[in-house]
Amino acid sequence: EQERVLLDEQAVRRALTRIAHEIIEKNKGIEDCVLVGIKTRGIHIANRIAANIAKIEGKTIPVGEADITLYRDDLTHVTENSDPELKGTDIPEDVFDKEVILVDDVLYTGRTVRAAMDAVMDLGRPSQIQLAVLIDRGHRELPIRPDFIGKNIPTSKEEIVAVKLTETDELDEVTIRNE
Ligand code: 3GP
Ligand code: 5GP
Ligand code: MG
Repeated sequence: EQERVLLDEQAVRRALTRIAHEIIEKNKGIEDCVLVGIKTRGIHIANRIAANIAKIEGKTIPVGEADITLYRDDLTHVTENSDPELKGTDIPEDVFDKEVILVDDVLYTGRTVRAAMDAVMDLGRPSQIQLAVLIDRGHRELPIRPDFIGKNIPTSKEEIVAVKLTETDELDEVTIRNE
């Protein structure tokens, strides 16, 4: 078993700077935009993108949170049949007529994002939902595609992408390993 670095600290920083620029460009500013980070590391990434946007535009973008948890006993067996469940949301903003940008660390089957879209739409009718992810590892099981991507990584289903961020981990780094 060997581990390979996909993104180092600098690459993570550059990817999140680029995504911030792309969000501003696509939405022609950030008026009426809301970021919603998905559970642990998606929330950290959303906060970093918000900080980048503040630096670039001199405006603050609201950041909300969605807690969507997977019930997979063993994370190495990622093909197990259990859908992610919504534990709760904390979105400080009325989503009606807003552009809601979901943010997650890794996009895989798309089932987590689907649950997040349900959660947002339960709160009101956004004008649009967009998706930003640090890593797209493929293997979608639903018709979902990200609007903003840090890096596309073709993976096998047996591989595991580890996202480390200083908010919860010892450093910023993305690695891939085969179990
Ligand atoms: P996160 O909450 O920061 O996103 O799914 C729970 C955690 O386990 C996630 O952290 C995720 O990063 C991590 N994880 C690592 N490998 C996998 C995997 O293959 N599948 C899933 N679902 N999560 C994984
Ligand atoms: P999906 O629902 O798209 O299958 O999986 C997305 C969620 O599961 C993300 O929130 C992500 O944290 C987690 N996930 C899926 N595969 C991986 C992976 O290889 N590495 C990491 N770190 N997280 C993963
Ligand atoms: Mg995640």
